[in-house]
Amino acid sequence: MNAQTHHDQTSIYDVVIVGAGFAGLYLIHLLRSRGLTVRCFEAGDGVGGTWYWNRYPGARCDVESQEYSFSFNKELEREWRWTERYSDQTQILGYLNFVADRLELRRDIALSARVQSAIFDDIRKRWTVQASNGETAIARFCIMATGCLSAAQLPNIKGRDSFKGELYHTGQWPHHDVDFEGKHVGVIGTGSSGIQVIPQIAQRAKHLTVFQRTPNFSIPAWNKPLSPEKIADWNMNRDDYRAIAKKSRSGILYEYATRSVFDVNEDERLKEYEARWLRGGANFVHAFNDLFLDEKANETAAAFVKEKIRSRVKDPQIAKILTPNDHPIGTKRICVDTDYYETYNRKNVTLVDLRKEPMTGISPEGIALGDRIIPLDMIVFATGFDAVTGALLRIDIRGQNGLTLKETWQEGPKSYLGLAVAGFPNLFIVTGPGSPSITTNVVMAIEQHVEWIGRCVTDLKSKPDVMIEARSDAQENWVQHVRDVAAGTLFPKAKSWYMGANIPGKPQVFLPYIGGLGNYTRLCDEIATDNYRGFLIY
Ligand code: NA7
Repeated sequence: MNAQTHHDQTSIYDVVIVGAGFAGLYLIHLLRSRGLTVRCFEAGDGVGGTWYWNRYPGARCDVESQEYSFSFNKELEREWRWTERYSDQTQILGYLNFVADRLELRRDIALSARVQSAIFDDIRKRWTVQASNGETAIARFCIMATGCLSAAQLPNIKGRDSFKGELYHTGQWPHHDVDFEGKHVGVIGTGSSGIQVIPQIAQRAKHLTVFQRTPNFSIPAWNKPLSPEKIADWNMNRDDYRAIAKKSRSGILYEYATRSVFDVNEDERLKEYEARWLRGGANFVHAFNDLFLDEKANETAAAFVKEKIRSRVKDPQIAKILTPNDHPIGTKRICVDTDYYETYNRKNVTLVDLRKEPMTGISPEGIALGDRIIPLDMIVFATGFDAVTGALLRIDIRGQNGLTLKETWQEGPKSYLGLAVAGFPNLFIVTGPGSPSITTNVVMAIEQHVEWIGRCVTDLKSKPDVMIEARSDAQENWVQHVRDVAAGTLFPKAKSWYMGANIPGKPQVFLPYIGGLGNYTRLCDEIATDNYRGFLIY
């Protein structure tokens, strides 16, 4: 199968890939190695996806660096050297550029090419994909590698555009240096991005005002350089570690407890929490096996962290405002910080509790809280993303009979395995809604999806006019299963982006699949082996 040029701007490929982050890069490599022609469109002017856009000061991964990397190529693993326990954005972006160069991926990527539409032609059985660079690609398969946390959410606060100072969103951070020196800066939002950027801005700005609506739980990262011993251990045992991670619930080498909170007495419980606190990171929420299942159990972990907040923040009133009170710990993605709470001990930092003093608007001078205006030179929105579905729904995607994805997902996203949608033949989504995606080490989730899609597309390669599509009954069953699994946990108790709760008007359904990456992988493999059970091949 070869790419042929139609006219200046239209070309024909076997596969169009949307996005050149972790998912898009691996797709190009894998599909090319199977003899398929590919075209990848990327909105940014560089590769890297989420790690291209989120370049705010302090941006750092909350999964340990050695684990948060591709496992499919031994040479890449040997050649790249991570230097810190948790990598910062610049190193991860450097890694993805290294991968793009090393595997010679760039020749198949169009940069600064935002995909505007992907439309299925029922008669020709082909997708037509149009991008903002003027290119149109016609392809048998269309794969959305658009990312779960890539559609930045900039709230439409009254008067926002009248602001005279600088205005940034953490998820769309500019490429030029942002100078905080001598400035009065406001940060809106205290999720993972806010918790990372706030300590950094506080060190440089004249004054920082943090506008908090809902406090979150955060565990220290205790980030540090990787020791020669840790590097040697990883190099020696990498294959075993990867195999364990891929079979695990989260694709991460957490120490999953096998005992319940109530199997131990209070002393032992506190000892366990303290030990995990001192090791740092999200491993904390796996201290007991019922923390996500039982509210009483969860409260013991939450109480421990609340006590830590009180001990880290000098002013008890500020500590109180920073203490989460509306969700079980871990049911919103746990934050991992460096000096977050300590930042509020600085003289140049003020915390505004928007629950007590709601934001009434933005004026040319600053942020209005009723009659009070906080004058600002710069506002940083750390207000998150239209997660999981946002990047997909911002593209005009039309399947059979002109059916739009937007209409199809009006009441919430439906998919089979988070990979395919009934009515959209030969369309695949990497880490789509209903797959483990962002509740896991997303690089492992991406590899699993890319390899599954690669297998499927290869299986169909010799039958050029055959299509594959999710069956609606299989899709309904899967959607129900995803909901049932979530309903058996405490996750739906939080108003989180996992639930779509952060976007006004977004249907409130639990978006990812939390049945575990290992189980999910086994099921997907079984389905493929069983002649793609639940799919129509016609
Ligand atoms: P998050 O976790 O969605 O956090 C967004 C924050 O912004 C959160 O504190 C929100 O408060 C706040 N927010 C959003 N809109 C507003 C308005 N209109 N006014 C005031 N405050 C607002 O996004 P992040 O970027 O921090 O992290 C997303 C994921 O990326 C993270 O979980 C990691 O996996 C990486 P709210 O809670 O809605 O009251």
